[in-house]
Amino acid sequence: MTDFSSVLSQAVQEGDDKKVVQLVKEALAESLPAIDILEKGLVHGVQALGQLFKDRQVYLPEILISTRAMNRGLEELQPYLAGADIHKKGIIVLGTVEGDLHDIGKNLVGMMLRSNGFNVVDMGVDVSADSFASAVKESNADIVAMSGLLTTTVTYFPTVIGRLEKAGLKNRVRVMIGGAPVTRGLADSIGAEGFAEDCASAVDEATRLMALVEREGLDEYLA
Ligand code: B1M
Repeated sequence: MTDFSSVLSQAVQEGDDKKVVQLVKEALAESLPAIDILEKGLVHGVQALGQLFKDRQVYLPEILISTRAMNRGLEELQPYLAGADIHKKGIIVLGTVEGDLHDIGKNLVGMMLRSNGFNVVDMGVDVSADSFASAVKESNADIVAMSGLLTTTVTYFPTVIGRLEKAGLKNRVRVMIGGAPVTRGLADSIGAEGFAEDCASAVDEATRLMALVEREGLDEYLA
């Protein structure tokens, strides 16, 4: 990594949005490729922070502040990325399930996924099974990611999975769930392939699920 990239990555990790914007502007003025500024600076910073979060060296407020700083940098960079070959890791339909209005955790998960190269279709809160299914169809999603914070609403996860099955979409997507009362055991018991405890591990889990999607696509192709 160049000095410049590491300074930018560090500024993201420190959540210093003014410095991030200034560094992105300087890099653009020096004609550094926008894609390098994105991947080696901004994305590197947020990924490093994700690791620190997993190691319990930083906490949610830092993640929030850093993703905001990264997004400010991204705003500066966006016009220069238009023609660039950004490797999108996969399309994820994300939402908090019907009956549930909690969105702070879901938004953090969305930010981390976006910052790490996923294309996220955020459906908001109180999302019905029909809306999830329509969004999957329209966006040609790879993953459906559902958040639930109430013990009374996590019971809606299987309803969504059932709706995807009924619409013939379940074999095309992988389902991932999360939220304070959610466990891997719940995921296993309802046929959701993915579970993540927090926004940093959500990135790892989505990456793992994408490998499954790609592997199965390959298997189908070879069959
Ligand atoms: Co509510 N609420 N709330 N609430 N609320 C809880 C969840 C509760 C535990 C509080 C309590 O009683 N101690 C309790 C649930 C009890 C239960 O079901 N067992 C509760 C209740 C009862 C309610 C109401 C019913 C209260 C009432 O009206 N009587 C009501 C329900 C409204 C509704 O949804 N229909 C209600 C309302 C609200 C507010 C609107 C006031 C507000 C939400 C504001 C908002 O989100 N915009 C609110 C809040 C803020 C909370 C607490 C205090 C904080 C939740 C939060 O944002 N945490 C919460 C108590 C608590 O957790 N201490 C509580 C921070 C956030 C970053 O964490 O969302 O867990 P979290 O997300 C984490 C992980 O879970 C994970 O990653 C995130 C970041 O690392 N994760 C995923 C989340 N989604 C994921 C998806 C993934 C992967 C990981 O993949 C798809």
